[in-house]
Amino acid sequence: MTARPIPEPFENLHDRILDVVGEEGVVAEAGEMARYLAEERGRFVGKAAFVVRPANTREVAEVVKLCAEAGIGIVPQGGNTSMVGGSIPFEEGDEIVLSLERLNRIRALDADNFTMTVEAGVILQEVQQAAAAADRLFPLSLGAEGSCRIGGNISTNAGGVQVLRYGNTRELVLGLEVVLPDGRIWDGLRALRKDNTGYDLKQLFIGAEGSLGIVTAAVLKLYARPREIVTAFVAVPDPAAALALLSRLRGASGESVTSFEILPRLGLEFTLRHIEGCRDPLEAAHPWYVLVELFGGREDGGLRELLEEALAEALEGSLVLDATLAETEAKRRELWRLREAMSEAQKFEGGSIKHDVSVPVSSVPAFIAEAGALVTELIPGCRPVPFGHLGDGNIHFNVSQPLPEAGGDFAPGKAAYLARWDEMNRAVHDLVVRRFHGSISAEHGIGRMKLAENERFKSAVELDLLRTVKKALDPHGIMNRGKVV
Ligand code: FAD
Ligand code: 2HG
Ligand code: ZN
Repeated sequence: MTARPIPEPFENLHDRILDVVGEEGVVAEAGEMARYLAEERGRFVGKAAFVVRPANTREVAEVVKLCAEAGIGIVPQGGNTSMVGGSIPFEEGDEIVLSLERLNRIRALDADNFTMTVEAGVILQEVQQAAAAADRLFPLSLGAEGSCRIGGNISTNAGGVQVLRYGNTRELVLGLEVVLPDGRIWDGLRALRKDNTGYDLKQLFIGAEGSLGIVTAAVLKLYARPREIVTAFVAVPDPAAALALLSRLRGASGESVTSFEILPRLGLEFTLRHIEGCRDPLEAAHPWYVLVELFGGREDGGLRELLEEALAEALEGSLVLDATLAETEAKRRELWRLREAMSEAQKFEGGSIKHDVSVPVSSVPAFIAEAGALVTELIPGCRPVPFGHLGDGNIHFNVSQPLPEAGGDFAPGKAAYLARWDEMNRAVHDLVVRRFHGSISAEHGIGRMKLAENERFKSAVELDLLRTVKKALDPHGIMNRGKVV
């Protein structure tokens, strides 16, 4: 039932869509729509004429065709965990949200081909579990894996904590099924490792953030399940020591390092202070930490000894200050919780201005030092919390607001601090691009949040190419308007 009156210009479209998807496929009541219209941090809250939840590819195609005929904008949505407002409609209310949550079937798993064919709405964790049940690994892994959906991961080319070993989502996709902006279906669901029959069209849609079409299904690449997993939480004096340790371990282990994540003491303190059940795994406090994990192909294949030896040697050379290895799966989870809670914990410390940036891996220590000095000069007392995927050169250079003068209430200063978001972003991005030749969006995408910043740095030639592609595929501009390009 639709309790709220549908805005007049959309009435006809609403009724025609209802004929395609049925009652279960349309949400138009304000209360029920709310979860599709706001992102987790509440930074972006939008409006939509209504939300459509098709149940299969044919329904998606028919809905898109109707929207194309009516010239109505579509915002595709997966798990709505985007960090750049990509899945949220604008405030005008003249778009519809198209949620993929009901396209949630695993269509096939071919263990000998090491592939799985899934629909866009399958939750990432369910993809991982299905692979594990067949004694395979789907290596994409990120903090939001319990709620993000594979179509969203593909559309953002998500990174996460195992990119160092297995690559970004782009490297994990063999084929795609896409509904184009005019409602046609492109069946590119090939399960091939080799296919040089022209442009690799699927790559256009991977990382397109819903601006070129709607991903409805994908063939994913699987890997052998690791038989040996070794995890350590390591204290280091500074990011330069972390980097040196990474190089040593990669060399010594034959590229078995799967994750190499850096955390500053302040970030760990936030987690210990605010996230239930977390405790410091080391006795003393140290300035920096890395969470390192190695995957091996054989049980007791010697990776544990290798890591222990490497850490002992590094301890002697003062590259490492202390370390603990996970003895059990429960301990391993505890250590990962400290890393995964990093994003959540910052919410309790007032405003946090985010930068998801990448620089060459070897430049990370210099970047952290220079960016820290830059933001402190801009807003004295602000608290940088640079953390994340050191192994990929991808640092989440988040900056928490200064401590309040008295008491623990951040509210009064929060709005004033966040009002300086764009100014701080511009300063940090200038440093990233002009000095370190890095990227202003390493893994979260452009969405609506980074549109202006992206245009500031892309060359006229590159912008022209991007717009040419957008126009060719979506000439009437109905797919995720005002995002990406
Ligand atoms: P949504 O947020 O719903 O959508 C993201 C974008 O894709 C939007 O532009 C949307 O329009 C589009 N889209 C969604 N589905 C489709 C589709 N089927 N077809 C076409 N377009 C579509 N990201 C990382 O890369 N690495 C991390 O380590 C990481 N950690 C995170 C940790 C936390 C706690 C949180 C909250 C987020 C994190 N993210 C991370 C960001 C986010 O989880 C990823 O971007 C994720 O891939 C988004 O998936 P989703 O299903 O939630 O997509
Ligand atoms: C992570 O790596 C995510 O934890 C979130 O990409 C980063 O909170 C952030 O800025
Ligand atoms: Zn990340």
